[in-house]
Amino acid sequence: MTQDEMKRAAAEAALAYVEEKTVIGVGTGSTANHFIDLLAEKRIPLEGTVASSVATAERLKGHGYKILELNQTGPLSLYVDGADESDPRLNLIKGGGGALTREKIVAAASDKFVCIADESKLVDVLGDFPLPIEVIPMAQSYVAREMVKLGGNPSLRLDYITDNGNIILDVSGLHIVDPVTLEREINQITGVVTVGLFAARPADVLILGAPGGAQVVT
Ligand code: ABF
Repeated sequence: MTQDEMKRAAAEAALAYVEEKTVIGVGTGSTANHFIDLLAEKRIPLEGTVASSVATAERLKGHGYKILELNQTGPLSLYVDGADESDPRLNLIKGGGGALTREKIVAAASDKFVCIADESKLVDVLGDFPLPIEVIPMAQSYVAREMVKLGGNPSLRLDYITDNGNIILDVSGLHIVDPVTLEREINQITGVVTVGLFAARPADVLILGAPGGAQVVT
């Protein structure tokens, strides 16, 4: 089974959490794309969707799904999205695709967050994947210096501007044994819009695509 087939297996297993004719949140990335395509292939009727990125909105629209603004919908019952890393407690690193701020907003507004990934994303301790941080452009150097103080090695994501008009620092060298505390500390740095650490609001369910099929971790 290829990595892409494992992603698709995880995405397919997430369909079991979708209730027809509801509004759901939909994330970004190649695994989320499988989920979107499978919703359409299985002809699952939805009242609407809230997209975590422009790219996801375009893909959903291409399949005929209605895009709603989160401000119109109220709380969502379900959000399905991928991740770059998960630890066994379902704390996540997200934002490799750059959509972390909207992803975090949709996750916060959702009752259930189902994370879908191939098995390579499960790690003992977060941090091998560089931690993305969305930053107001004028705060780039300041935030970078603060991240060095926290033990990280920040680098500017080149030729990239987020959907919100900001830059991203990718911070390597972190060994994140206490993700809740680190998320709080980074959130307090002036100029940080969002850190791609999802620990205060982790996933509720992790579905890992593996050669033997999809495995559910709760
Ligand atoms: C989004 O897409 C992210 O938060 C994460 O960065 C990425 C995962 O990508 P993929 O599903 O392509 O591995 O969910």
